[in-house]
Amino acid sequence: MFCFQCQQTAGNKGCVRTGVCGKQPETANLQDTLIRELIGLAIASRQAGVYTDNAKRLLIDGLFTTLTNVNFDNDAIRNFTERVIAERTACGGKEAPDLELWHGETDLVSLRSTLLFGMKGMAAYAHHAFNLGYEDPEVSDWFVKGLCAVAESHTVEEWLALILEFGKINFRCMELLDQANTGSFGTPVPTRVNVDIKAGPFIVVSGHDLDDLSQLLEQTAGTGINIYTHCEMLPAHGYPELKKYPHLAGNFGTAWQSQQKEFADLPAPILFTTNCLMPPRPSYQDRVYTTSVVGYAGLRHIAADANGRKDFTPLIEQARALGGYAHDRSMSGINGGHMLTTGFAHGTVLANAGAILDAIRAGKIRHIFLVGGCDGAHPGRNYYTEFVKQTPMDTLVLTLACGKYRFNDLDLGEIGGFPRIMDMGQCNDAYSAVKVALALADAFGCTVNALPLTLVLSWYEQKAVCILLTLLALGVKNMYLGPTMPAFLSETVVKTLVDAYGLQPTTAPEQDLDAILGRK
Ligand code: SF4
Ligand code: SF3
Repeated sequence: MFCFQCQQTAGNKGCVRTGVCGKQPETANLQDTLIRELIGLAIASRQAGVYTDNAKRLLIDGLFTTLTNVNFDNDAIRNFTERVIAERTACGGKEAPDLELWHGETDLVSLRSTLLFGMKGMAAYAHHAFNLGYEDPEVSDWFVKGLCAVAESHTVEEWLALILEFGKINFRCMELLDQANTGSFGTPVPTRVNVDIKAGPFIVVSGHDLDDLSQLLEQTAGTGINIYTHCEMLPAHGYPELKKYPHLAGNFGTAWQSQQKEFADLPAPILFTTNCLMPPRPSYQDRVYTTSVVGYAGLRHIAADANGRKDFTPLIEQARALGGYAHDRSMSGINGGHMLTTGFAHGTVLANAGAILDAIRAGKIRHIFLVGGCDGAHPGRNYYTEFVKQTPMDTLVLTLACGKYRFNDLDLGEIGGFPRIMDMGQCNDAYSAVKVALALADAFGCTVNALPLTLVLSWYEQKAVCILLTLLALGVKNMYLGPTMPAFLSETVVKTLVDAYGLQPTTAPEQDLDAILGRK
């Protein structure tokens, strides 16, 4: 096997024996085969001039299947690959190219991998939008273009141009997902979220898919079963059409990398709608369910019917049988027991843009930081906690994605009537941050780069890759990226990004804050 797609890759070079994420060599090889077959289907669709709805879903869901911490189930990956081959054959395609995905000249492998990993991230966003009935042909068509490009030879300049073109398409895809989420569930509003567990049966929902959560809330309404979000599902509490359910009772636990510890004694079933699933421990594996593209051999899987409806009866019955806690249970041992706040997506922030602009003009808000991205187990990730703790009182911190669990229980007070930390949502909501930045730039009549705004990003999986590529494509400069540079970026590619965009690896919180705020 060879895999270097995520931040925790072995030795920051590549996983070759077994994945640090728990992915076994056979699974990694099956995923590579699936990628080759997806490329084969893309080529066949282009040659035939026919791109069926089935082919679209296969390209999108197939790429998402290979994203980090999504699917470890060899049989599921094999079955999916068979469906891809059948579709390719049906549209008259010949065999998939026998492509050496991870071999070749270092810089070219790096650029090809960057595009492929970015497309995996965009596939996740397109998948969620599709589930809610939203599609943009420009986005769907780009999966064909991009996958065909992965199999072709390009110069370094051509690869860079393709990657930036991809970044712009991914921006459209993120906008589409924003339309899908807000169109289906309303504009998020600031919401305080309970982190303790009430007595009685409950179900925990992880991952990013709001449609799955919505279906589960519908099916559990009036049953006496409470629903708790986990990890990236926390921002669901801000959406009016989800928060209207009184049994959406709170949030359990912290970010994904703590699940093996936090799930051990939980008297409730857990549903994984997307990443990040870790190999389950025997202590709780009979309580974990997967759905959609997520899979793990031995875990129960809830499949959708032809209309995308899912029957969550097995979880509901198990929740009843387990019964939950006998008494209300404080979770202060896990996250300090503080209420969490979410729901500061672009709708809310921009509704208050006037007040924010006034505060910036009056010098009450000196600087805005966007500290966001993925969390993970890497020790260097304390950087983000320390960074936020050290931000001066006259600065705002916008955040998104699961990296916020490093600091979202800190009480940093208020500034100009706003909480100093504002949670804009999931990694899927990076669009919100861009929209706010563009609106501020517009109001000040300057570029995003001239704003008193700095992006301090943490990355782990491939959605962070597509977000980074979008930010670069939009010309955003001087971003900080950590806790390490991606192993798949060659020295030359890193140098190009540093020279052209001022992309900086994170160093130490104080040092970076000094540089950003022009101190010393
Ligand atoms: Fe290694 Fe990450 Fe690939 Fe898992 S996804 S095998 S940890 S590089
Ligand atoms: Fe997190 Fe897996 Fe990326 Fe959605 S849940 S941000 S890592």
